[in-house]
Amino acid sequence: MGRQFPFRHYLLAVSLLFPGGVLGQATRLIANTSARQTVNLDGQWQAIVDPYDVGFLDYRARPLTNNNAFFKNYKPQSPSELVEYDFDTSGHLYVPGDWNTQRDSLFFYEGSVWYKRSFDYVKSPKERAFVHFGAANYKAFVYLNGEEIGRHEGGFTPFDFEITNQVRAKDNFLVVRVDDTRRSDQVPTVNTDWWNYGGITRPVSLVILPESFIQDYSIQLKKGSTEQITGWVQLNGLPLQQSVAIRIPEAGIEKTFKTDSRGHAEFSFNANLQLWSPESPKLYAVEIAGETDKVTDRIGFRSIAVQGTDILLNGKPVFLRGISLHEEAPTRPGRAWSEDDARTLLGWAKELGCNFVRLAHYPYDEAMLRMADQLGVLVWEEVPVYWMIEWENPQTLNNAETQLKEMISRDHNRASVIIYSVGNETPISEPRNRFIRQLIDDAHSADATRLVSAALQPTGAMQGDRTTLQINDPLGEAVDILGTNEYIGWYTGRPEDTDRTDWTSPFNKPLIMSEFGADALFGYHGASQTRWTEEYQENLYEHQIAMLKRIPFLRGMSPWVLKDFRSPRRTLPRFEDYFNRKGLVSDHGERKKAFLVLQKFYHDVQVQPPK
Ligand code: GCB
Repeated sequence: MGRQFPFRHYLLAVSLLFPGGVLGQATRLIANTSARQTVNLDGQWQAIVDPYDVGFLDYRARPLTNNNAFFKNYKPQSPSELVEYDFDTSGHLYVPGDWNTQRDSLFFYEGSVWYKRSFDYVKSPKERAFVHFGAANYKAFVYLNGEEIGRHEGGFTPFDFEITNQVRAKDNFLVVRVDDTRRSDQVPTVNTDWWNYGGITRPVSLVILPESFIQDYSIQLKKGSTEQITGWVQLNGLPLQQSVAIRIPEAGIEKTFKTDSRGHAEFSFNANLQLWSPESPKLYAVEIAGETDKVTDRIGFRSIAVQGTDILLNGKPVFLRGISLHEEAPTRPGRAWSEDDARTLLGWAKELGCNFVRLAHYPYDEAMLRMADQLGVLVWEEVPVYWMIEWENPQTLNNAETQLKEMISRDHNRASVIIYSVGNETPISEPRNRFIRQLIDDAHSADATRLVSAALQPTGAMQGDRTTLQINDPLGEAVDILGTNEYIGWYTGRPEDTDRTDWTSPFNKPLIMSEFGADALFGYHGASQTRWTEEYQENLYEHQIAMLKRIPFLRGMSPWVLKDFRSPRRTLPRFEDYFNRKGLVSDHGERKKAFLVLQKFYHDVQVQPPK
């Protein structure tokens, strides 16, 4: 087992400030930072690649605190002094960005890289300053002017640290050690089917706020209602007791509430709103104004629920025409993060006829969720509880819970987000059931308005030449929507086997077929029985769709996957070359034949919903 990650300063601080128990009180992040006064810290950062962690530990593996620690950015004071590191001559990496695709020598690199950049900021006396990271994969150790200001674990969620008392007018130096070593006790664990892109993969900024500011808020339709808004506001900093107004000018709404001694207010009021939907993704400008701070968001209002085997969006049954994604850039190698990346990827999904995407297998950049809100695409979000997690390790559970709460904390006002997924293809056992049940409870209590799912696996039984696949995972009891992955015709049997496969479920719940698919190399053609051809993938989609149409409780699907993506597990030369080729679109953006099969099905489904 790897080194333990000792603590997370800011979580500790947050839990002291805000003892738990308040509805929606997940891990407290600063909400909606892009609508705040910020100083952008993106760009070229100096970088030292440190595979042996010599900037962090001495040769007896004790943490360094002297000038040998890279975060000191120490310079020799005389020609005779020995200093064995130098940010100024070690080269640069661009932030945001993974390191793997920026330097050939880092393509397969997993370990530590130290980042450094300088900045000036003249802070006025009544301001507070925070440094905010969209994400860094996997662990981040953050230092300002030679002192540690915080640590974060988890490669896909945001974090922020207050630097009000440390920041100076000139020559601040911010140093971040990012370590993406895979370890068995982490989330995800050592084994995945995606590239372990390391680095500061999302934007970094200074966020400038008043002494007492609006930290977070939830403004959503009440569960089960399309006319009543409920929510809460949380302030941070004195004075905590303030009058707070919620304004939605376009809907003629202005309501005022008082926060309590903990800076918290809960509210509920009626509203006559045009509802958000994929067909009409209406967003309202919503203003939250305290006495010392004001922030504006763009929020859509919609209801989501299940009723028997139906999924109801705004009270009406909906079929989720989806596709699974990985967060890889559409037109260049590496991690996606920008608004343009999001627009292109979701644009391809819409061209396919989708009203739904599964953002597998970890939380994506906030830009993706905001773009989904804008374009009208329903979203399944997921935490990287993938395959073989250490189910019996309480620290691993705590880590998974924190990542889940951070994701919910960031996205709980996004209309597009309808499903939180708490796991993918995890093998059934008592410890695993307990672990995931805990995550399901956490998701429900952090946000009662969304549905919770997980991508499970069916078990099969043969009778004559027919197979019956049953969804009998005990977690089926606990989730709101069943998700199931199956690879009939690729990992098991032939595509034609789907013609003789039936599905049953003991749960009176909707099913999303969260994965199926086949690899195909774009431009490689041949018989439909020949692996890696576009024709094989096309034929598999045709047979799969015919089978899916026969599942009476199917209410959505997200085949695997929109675009070819990098994976170290995929070593076969010519066909894989370290790519998983199950994309309907190649890594260069070319559409494969199966794209058209799914597009046609989604078109037909819109005309005549399956029943
Ligand atoms: C799965 C996993 C997904 C893989 C996919 C595959 O079941 O959920 O992460 O990439 O299969 O291609 O094997």
